[in-house]
Amino acid sequence: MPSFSHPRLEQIAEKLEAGRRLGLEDGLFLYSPEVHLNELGRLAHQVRLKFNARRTYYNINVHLNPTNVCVYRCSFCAFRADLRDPRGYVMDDEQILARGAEAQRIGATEMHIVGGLHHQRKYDWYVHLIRILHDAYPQLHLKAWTAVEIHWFCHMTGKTAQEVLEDMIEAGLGSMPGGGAEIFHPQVRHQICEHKADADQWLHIHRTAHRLGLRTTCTMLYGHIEDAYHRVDHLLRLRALQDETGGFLTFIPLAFHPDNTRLSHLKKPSAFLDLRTIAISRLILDNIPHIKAYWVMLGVGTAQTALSYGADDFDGTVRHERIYHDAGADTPQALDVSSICHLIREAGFEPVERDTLYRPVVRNGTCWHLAHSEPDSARTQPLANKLAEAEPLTSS
Ligand code: V47
Repeated sequence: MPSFSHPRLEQIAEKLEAGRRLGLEDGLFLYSPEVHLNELGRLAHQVRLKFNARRTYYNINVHLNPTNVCVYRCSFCAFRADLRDPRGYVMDDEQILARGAEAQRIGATEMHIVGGLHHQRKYDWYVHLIRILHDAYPQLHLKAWTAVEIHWFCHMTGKTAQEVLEDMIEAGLGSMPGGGAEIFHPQVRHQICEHKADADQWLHIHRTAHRLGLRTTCTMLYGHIEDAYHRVDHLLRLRALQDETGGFLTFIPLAFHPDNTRLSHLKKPSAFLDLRTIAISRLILDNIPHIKAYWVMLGVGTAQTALSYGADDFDGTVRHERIYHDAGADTPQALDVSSICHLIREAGFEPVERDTLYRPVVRNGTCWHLAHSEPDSARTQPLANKLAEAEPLTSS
């Protein structure tokens, strides 16, 4: 007896069972209303169990957005400010180091740093702030600068992506976040963020980062003017780069929040589209180990449900997040560890605290260490060596 109500879904299930990859047409079909969400979720859940069993990862992290002043005017962004806008701010060294001190006080393992591309701030300022944080708080992993920021630094200095990334690594950069990917397809990208790094430039910078031994994450901003074709095309481009480098740790689908943006006439995506996108990502991205249900933008209820639709990562405690809260996210400013663990257990999964590179963390209050210690040199080891040590893509 077939396990799925639609013969085409049955074929896709057989394809996955046989270890064959899904293509554009499969992805488009999975986005069609013909496919029942729960059946799609069931398929994605099987893949999730193969990759990560019932483990659901979280970390203790803080955010730092050193400035919101930005030369770009992406139509989906509520965070940015013009140079002379009264909302605009730039943090000084004291404020930046205070955030580091707070991170240390609460026992955070990671600081996620992204911000605007300030018209007047020089490249040295961006390198300097990584350096002062790393020098003062060497245990704190600095996950910083999207590919769009790295591209801007190249533009400012005339340096190559490799040279910029080498400067940042020398200053203390630990990894790169996946923001700025938005939707790669030029039909959409030209309308929502026409001037910033394009798809090839974004992918080139991640490729370069991976070659230098940095692990990165990747994202997709959905639920605005794009359609299913653009989303599946985006996923396939990420999968192709991952085939080349193996450097992406996690994919994070980012649900668009319209408030206070130039796209405020749009509705925010439904939980239905959120779960469908999580599930399809899990099925298409067969080479990326983790899919994140970012509770800040999904809301805790949908994020919890997403754990049964392919997601295995809940993000973290997230203090000082501004990008989504400026765009109307009504989720809390932060969640404490016991709430995160409760939400994960309530959904039927096992919470695992991880560091940025998905190594299990052993914690006693705010003091922590890695379950399996790694030499300091690991941060900048070539990826090929590191990949051999990283957790396997599939787990029994
Ligand atoms: O690139 C901006 C998105 C991204 C809005 O790497 C918006 O682990 C929704 O990339 N509504 C930055 N989204 C944040 C980001 C991220 C977040 C969490 C974890 C990780 C990770 C990365 O936020 C931007 C853009 O795609 N964004 N404005 C908005 N109104």
